[in-house]
Amino acid sequence: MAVLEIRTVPDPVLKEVSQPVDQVDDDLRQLMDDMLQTMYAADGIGLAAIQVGVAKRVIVMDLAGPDEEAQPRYFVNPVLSDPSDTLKPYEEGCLSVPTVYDEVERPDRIRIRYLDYDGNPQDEIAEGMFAVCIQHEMDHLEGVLFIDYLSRLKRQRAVQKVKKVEKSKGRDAA
Ligand code: K1U
Ligand code: ZN
Repeated sequence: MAVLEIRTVPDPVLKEVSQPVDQVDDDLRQLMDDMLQTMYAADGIGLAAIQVGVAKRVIVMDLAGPDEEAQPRYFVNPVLSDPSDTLKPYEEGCLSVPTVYDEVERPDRIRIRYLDYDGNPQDEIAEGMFAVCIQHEMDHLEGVLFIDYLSRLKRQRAVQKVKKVEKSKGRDAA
């Protein structure tokens, strides 16, 4: 398994629309394993393939708490439907926009259909943190970031902040 590089704003790859997966095979499972390792290494709770530069409709997630056993989850070709009318605000973060957090309102309940790690179809209702995270990750598959819901000023400030953080990381590594 490998820890991959997470792309950060303003990397144009993050604006790409991801393409459906034809087949859940060993190569795809290798990608999902690597994505999960990458997500754990970055202390994230979700990751879309485009964040590691792969434009496939694949998401990994683990919503287990720090004292709980790992609960890795894999979503291939996910489709969301039947959003609740009730919206709920949540202060979101993103591994592609490190150090920036802001409130986004999303439906608090949504249906998700997808293929799992073995390629079996699944159909679930997502609520709470699962609903927040799956909608955030689905946006990545469409080239949308949570900062796209903020004002232009906030978005520009966020990108500048990330550029500064990434530049200082580069200096530290030198
Ligand atoms: O898509 C990503 O970059 C992953 C993102 C998922 C997410 C977090 C919070 C709200 C919506 C979506 C992250 O994991 S960012 C890291 C983070 O904010 C976090 C980490 C551990 C627990 C809670 C939040
Ligand atoms: Zn994100």
